[in-house]
Amino acid sequence: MALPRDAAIVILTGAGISAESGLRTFRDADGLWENHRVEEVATPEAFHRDPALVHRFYNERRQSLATVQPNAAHLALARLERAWAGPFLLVTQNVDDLHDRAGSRQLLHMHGELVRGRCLGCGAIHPWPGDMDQASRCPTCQTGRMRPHIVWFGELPLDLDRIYDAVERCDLFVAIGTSGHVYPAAGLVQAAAPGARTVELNLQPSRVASAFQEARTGRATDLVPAFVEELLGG
Ligand code: BV8
Repeated sequence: MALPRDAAIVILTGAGISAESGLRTFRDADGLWENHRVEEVATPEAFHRDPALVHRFYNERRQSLATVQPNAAHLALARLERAWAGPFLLVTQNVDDLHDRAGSRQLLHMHGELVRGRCLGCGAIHPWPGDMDQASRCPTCQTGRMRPHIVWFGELPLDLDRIYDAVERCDLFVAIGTSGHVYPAAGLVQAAAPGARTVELNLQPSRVASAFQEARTGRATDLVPAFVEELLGG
């Protein structure tokens, strides 16, 4: 059934949409980095205990951004946003900048962004394309130490009010390349209105696949462009 062109669309993406660009997912190598569990490094406690280790974790991932490009799935979502007449919101759990570089604009990074830093003193948020360490200082207040502008485990995701408002109103909710492990992101599909169409696009069924009306299995660079073509009546 074709979606009316003024329908409201919300898309949620996870690490799987960036996998074919060459960025590792969290569940690759069962979520380990330098033999640390990611859930143990991506926490305020880890940053307090060993800031150098956590800075190294994010510096490595920030550096890898220079080596990868948006893929056909990222580009298809940017095309859909430009062509769609109705309300459109892309919510990503990814902290990479591939959706931004693909041209997505109605975009919320609910778990923060690798390419931004936040001052522990004044809270200012700044673009931070390069390495960060304990000597890094806030460009605004000049004295505050910096932390990655990343939502760690145990911290409140960003823009949740705006996200829930859009999900509750949407006519189509699509989750792409997310395993459904992490909440509240994995629970967003439950907030969709009863009449909304819900679709999961994934290499394999997620933990919350049963919450979706429809599931398509395959690689994002195959599934997403085809899905966008369908929506645009191509
Ligand atoms: C919160 C930034 C409460 C970091 C991330 C104990 C203490 C505190 C909290 C909790 C706790 N126990 C549970 C919780 C809740 C916790 C949680 O859910 N934990 C899990 C592990 C059980 N959640 C939180 O802590 C959240 N905050 O609850 O706050 C609160 C309330 C009030 C006030 C204050 C606080 C915050 C969670 C955010 C954590 N930060 N990211 C960083 O990046 O370093 S989460 C991080 O992991 C990602 O952002 C993402 O969300 C998640 C990884 O999931 P995916 O993106 O899905 O990736 P994954 O590898 O898992 O899966 C890849 C998928 O892609 C697979 O399905 C695969 O099939 C598919 N795929 C692979 N290749 C392809 C593909 N698909 C298509 N094509 C392909 N080619």
